[in-house]
Amino acid sequence: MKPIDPLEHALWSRCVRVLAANWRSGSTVPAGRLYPHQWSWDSAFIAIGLRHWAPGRAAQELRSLVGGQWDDGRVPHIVFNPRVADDAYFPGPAFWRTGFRAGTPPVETSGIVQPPVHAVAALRVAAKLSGEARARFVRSMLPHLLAQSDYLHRRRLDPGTGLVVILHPWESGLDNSPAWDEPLVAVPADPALLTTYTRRDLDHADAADRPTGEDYARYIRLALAYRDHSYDDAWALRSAEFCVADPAFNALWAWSELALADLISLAVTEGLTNRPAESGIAEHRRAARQITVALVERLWSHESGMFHALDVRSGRLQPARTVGGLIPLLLPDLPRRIVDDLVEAACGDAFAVGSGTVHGVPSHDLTAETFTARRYWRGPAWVNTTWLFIQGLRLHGRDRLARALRDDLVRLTSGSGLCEYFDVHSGAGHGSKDFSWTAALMLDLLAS
Ligand code: 2M8
Repeated sequence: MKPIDPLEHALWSRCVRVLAANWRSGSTVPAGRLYPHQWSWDSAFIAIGLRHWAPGRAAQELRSLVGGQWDDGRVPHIVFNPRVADDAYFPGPAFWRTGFRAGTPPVETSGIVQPPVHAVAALRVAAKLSGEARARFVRSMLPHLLAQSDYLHRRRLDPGTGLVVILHPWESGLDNSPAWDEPLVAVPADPALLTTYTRRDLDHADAADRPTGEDYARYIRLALAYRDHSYDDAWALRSAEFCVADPAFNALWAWSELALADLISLAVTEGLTNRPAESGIAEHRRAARQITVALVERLWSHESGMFHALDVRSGRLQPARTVGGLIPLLLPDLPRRIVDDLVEAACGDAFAVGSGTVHGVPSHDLTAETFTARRYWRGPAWVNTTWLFIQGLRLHGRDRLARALRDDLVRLTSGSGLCEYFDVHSGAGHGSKDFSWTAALMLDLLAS
């Protein structure tokens, strides 16, 4: 599986070294100092890469994450490592206080979720395992993935749109994306909150790269409100100040529903489950189709030729063009004209993909006033979202562009290192240096 090309071979070894260094007996931290616990969607991406080098470890990664699943099926966005000091990361366990709530696991976790990429990861990891190891992995993961899907359907679905909502920008994984600017105006930013709590991210990263103090004041307020209502989703769907239907989250949910159908199918074929084959498989495929239809009906914009976030409180489709609006390219049931428009939007002035003038897929519209070259999810290219877009291009037969993006990422990370994110113009790396999902997804691209 290791590449023969010397540049790719060297990059492969570097990726393996980063993943080995970030492994903490049972799971991988996104970055040694900035993120010293286990993160939800990071672990899915990490497992997708790890399976090429250490499939047993990839299986352990996902099993460790679902060890933090709640009785209601939510997979929390952070599973805290008890051996790490509470104040090493903010907000830590003392902030979330999930241990005081019934139905939470013995490990400390956060109370919000992240995009559900886990069924996709599990399906790909299962394909790399064999014999008893594969049987054990599929048997152990399937109930957790079904419960996660059930949680999203039962507790997070907005009946008005047929889409799930996020209740906090952190749930999107694209934390300070301009797509949340308008909904966040309704959330008062109280600077006094930042005197009560201390941000730890600024000990390890440049303040110019990270979300602002005002962003954090809003993040804290939203998390406190959810926590103080015992993480009750019925309350949140009615009353949370931030309630948004995000195209990327929903697309990844639909993608996971398809993977879940395939995983059930695999389990049935190999005699690993007593679940009646047809019901589960058909149900999850149908769910994926329904989500795709809802995405097109509710979040598609003819003007921009891409998907946009919907502020459920105001009913307004958000004007910001962000990478999240390109991620639905992953879905196989998208109408052909939408696939064409999405690729055109990605290759146009706003994202300039394939033009040779930018690296990866910019996280935000290059022509917008709100574009910033360095600040987190407001411009720079990330390997995970670029990788997701590549998966969509491959699915829809746009192999030449997929290949060009892949080769660009190989050159970028070989030159700038396995950083958290990159300036799309200069290619300079920002954030953490040895970032796990960058390493893992580069392994996946090198293997393909
Ligand atoms: C970033 O988010 C965390 C909060 O969850 C943070 O800024 O402290 C995001 O990039 C998110 O997508 C990612 O999962 C997390 C860990 O890598 O860091």
